[in-house]
Amino acid sequence: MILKNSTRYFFLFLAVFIFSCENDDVREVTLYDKGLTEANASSTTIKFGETIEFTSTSTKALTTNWTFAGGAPGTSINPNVTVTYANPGTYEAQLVVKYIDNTIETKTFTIVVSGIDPPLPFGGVAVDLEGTIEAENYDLGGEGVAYHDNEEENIAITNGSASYREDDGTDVEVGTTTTHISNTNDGEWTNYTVNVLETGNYNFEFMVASGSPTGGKSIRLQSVNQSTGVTTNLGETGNFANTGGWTTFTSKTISNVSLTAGSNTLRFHFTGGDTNLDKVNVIAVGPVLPINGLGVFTERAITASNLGQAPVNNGNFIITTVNTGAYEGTNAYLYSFNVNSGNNVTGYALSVMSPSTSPLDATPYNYYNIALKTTSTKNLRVRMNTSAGNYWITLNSTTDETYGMARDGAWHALKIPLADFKKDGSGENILPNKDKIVACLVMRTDDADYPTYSGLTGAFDWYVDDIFYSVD
Ligand SMILES: [Ca+2]
Ligand SMILES: [Ca+2]
Ligand SMILES: [Ca+2]
Ligand SMILES: [Ca+2]
Repeated sequence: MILKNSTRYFFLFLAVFIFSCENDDVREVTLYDKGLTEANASSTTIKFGETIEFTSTSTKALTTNWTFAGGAPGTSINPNVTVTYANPGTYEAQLVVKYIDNTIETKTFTIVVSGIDPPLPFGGVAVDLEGTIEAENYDLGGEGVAYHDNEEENIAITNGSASYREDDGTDVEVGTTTTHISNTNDGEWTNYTVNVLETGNYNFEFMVASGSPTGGKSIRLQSVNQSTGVTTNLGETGNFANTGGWTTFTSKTISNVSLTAGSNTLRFHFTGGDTNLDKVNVIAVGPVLPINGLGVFTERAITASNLGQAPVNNGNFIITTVNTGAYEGTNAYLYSFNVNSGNNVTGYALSVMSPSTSPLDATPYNYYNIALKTTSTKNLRVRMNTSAGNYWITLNSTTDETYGMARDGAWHALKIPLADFKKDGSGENILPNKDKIVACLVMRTDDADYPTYSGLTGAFDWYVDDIFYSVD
């Protein structure tokens, strides 16, 4: 019985030994047996904005390399990848598997990305503001929806540029350091659907370049009603001088653009040629600080005030209150030259704003502050009337940079020493009569050039805001 049991154990041992040997044999053979190249995609037909999960289930692979044309990421070595597509279209996704014996197998998918519901931001994700809008990343949706361009082809590519959105008409040029819109024409535009994070005022810093001897043309910033498509003007950069080259970019700022939180569609509307646009930096304007001074026409918190009464047209100005694009707060005045203003005089245009308590006493103050915006190249007198006479400074388009003014369609806050206001423009200064001010702002054309634009409606348009006297 014992012997019998020993014999049984011997055979059992032998069986285990043989089974183990068989196992070793199988393992050696598989070293030379190629694995399987297998992969799947969660879908090959998606709507724009959706993602695809690619999974490699290949066995015994030494390396796996994915390539996703038109997708992000463009490549991956991971077996499992989630891919997004920046544009609708048909793309190839390819898996390349390398085995230990150096053989290579591939598996290819054809991906169709479809279904645009314009307006759609480029890449499917709206840029957050504050932030940077790249000019070349205008919305999807094509001609008449996302952009308007005069010629169907991308002229930049025709002229030798690398391609970027080559099926579109907008003339995007790929430079060595920037990708930008080029070959602009009057009336061309591009839309940008953006996400405004906070309601408030923003400065739009347009990065523009022009190599033309006559410089570049103004770019208009507009908002587009997403339901009706109706546009509203938010400001203009103004024309600009040659920047030193077609890819030498400099900033032109439209200040204090009021935006409401949420999805907004903005438009850059070109008004002429010779204007390259790289990008627009959109910067939130910080809270406006209170002023230590005497406020005349300002919405800021201020120590004292003697409000200017609504300006009265005394000849050839139409004066309106504007509620968009103010320098500060929500209101500004527009003084618009018009020979049909109903109060015609010969030789000049003039409008008077009187203080609510007259005379205004500016004795404690040293500076007259006023924000102005214009593209007019004509001279302007900024004048105060006192019971002892009229005192003014002249803003001359070739010299008024003295006060920080520029005729570029952007707001400029001027701090003018009260001592610069001379009687009749060149006599004694206002100092002894600072307590006798009966008109706190007289806007008046300069005799020198008024006759040369008589009859040209709009040739003398000035925006005015934020008037106050300050100590320093
Ligand atoms: Ca074109
Ligand atoms: Ca064009
Ligand atoms: Ca750019
Ligand atoms: Ca204001």
